[in-house]
Amino acid sequence: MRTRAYFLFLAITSCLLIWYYINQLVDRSTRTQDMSGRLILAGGVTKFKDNDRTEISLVVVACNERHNEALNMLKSAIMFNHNRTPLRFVVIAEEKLKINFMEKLNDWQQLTDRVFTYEIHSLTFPRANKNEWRKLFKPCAAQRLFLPSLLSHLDAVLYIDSDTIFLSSVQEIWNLFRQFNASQFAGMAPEHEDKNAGWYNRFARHPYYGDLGVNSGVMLMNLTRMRQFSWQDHILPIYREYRLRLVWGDQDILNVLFHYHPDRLYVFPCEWNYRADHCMYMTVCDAPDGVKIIHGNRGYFHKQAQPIFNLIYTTIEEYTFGTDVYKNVIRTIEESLMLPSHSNCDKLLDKFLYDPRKHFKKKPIDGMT
Ligand SMILES: *[C@@H]1O[C@H](CO)[C@@H](O)[C@H](O)[C@H]1NC(C)=O
Ligand SMILES: *[C@@H]1O[C@H](CO)[C@@H](O)[C@H](O)[C@H]1NC(C)=O
Ligand SMILES: [Mn+2]
Repeated sequence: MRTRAYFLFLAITSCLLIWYYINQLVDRSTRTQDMSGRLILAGGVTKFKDNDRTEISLVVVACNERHNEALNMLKSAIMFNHNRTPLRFVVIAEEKLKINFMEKLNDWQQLTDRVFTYEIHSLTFPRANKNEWRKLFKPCAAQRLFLPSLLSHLDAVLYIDSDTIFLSSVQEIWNLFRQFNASQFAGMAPEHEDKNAGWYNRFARHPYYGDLGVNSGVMLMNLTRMRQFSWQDHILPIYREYRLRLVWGDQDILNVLFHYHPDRLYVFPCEWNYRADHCMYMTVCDAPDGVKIIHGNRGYFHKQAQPIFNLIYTTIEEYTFGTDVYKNVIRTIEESLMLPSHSNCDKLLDKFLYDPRKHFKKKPIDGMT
């Protein structure tokens, strides 16, 4: 009788232990699964615990040959993060590109004393209406429309196109969230500054935001508020109604949405999304404190039409972490630009280097005081 009670006790404790252990495992794996149930790859543990240094999340979607651009953008975010704000990179990528991102980002974590963490997600559509979404959009183009549900663990993100480069600290644009009033949940820059050159006011066959529309390449998103607004429930009807008239894909959908909900959008000035359109004919973007984020849309980083776009891109690409930014970036750009140039954008060299020059100075030569 005694031994039977003893075995019963043993059996129950083992069961409890096993149950506890399994729970722990399940708990841990659900935390690293994305919406589609596939495992996401997460790297690094953030080193920063003090509360005044909130982590900043940067989201980029990368398909096809876009992954080099995306990596270069993330590299610039690290380089100009002069106050070492903790960063979280959220990369949403095709399966075949994931390993490239992982290798590069792991490397950079070592070289930058883990100033950033990262997570890599699969391209994912929401469970509800999954098949309908899949049929309606090319996978990469519309991914950002689903960020509020895909990134349910995040309060807010900066969504940024892969064809962009930071020339200022991410903290600076993130601070614009503080300017949002109670109803605003997104921030974007105007598509154009000038009615004569505007695309939406001349060609669009659907409603758009304001006088000239907005450009979606750089977008602050308060995901919490977007979820409260039931964001996705607004997207599908817009798509159904306007899909045959959309030219610029998800950017047009955003323009339609904010046409009907202008109180939800905070419009920030053009220096946060600076494109060749702003300088190629004449300067239409003041950028009084310099260009903060440069957007090489329509391939300007990869052609010589406005050489400074390509020069900035390749100089960042060739930079090695840990080396002198003043010498290897600022001086290199100054010395490589052939002036006088026939390109109007090249003439604005001082606008492009305004912020980097402020934070990275020439190092005093040894032996001199
Ligand atoms: C986003 O909105 C929520 C709800 O209003 C707010 O608590 C949160 O601080 C906002 N996030 C940012 C980064 O502004
Ligand atoms: C926030 O600002 C927008 C644009 O100025 C405005 O339309 C909206 O009414 C404001 N919302 C609140 C709650 O003040
Ligand atoms: Mn772009």
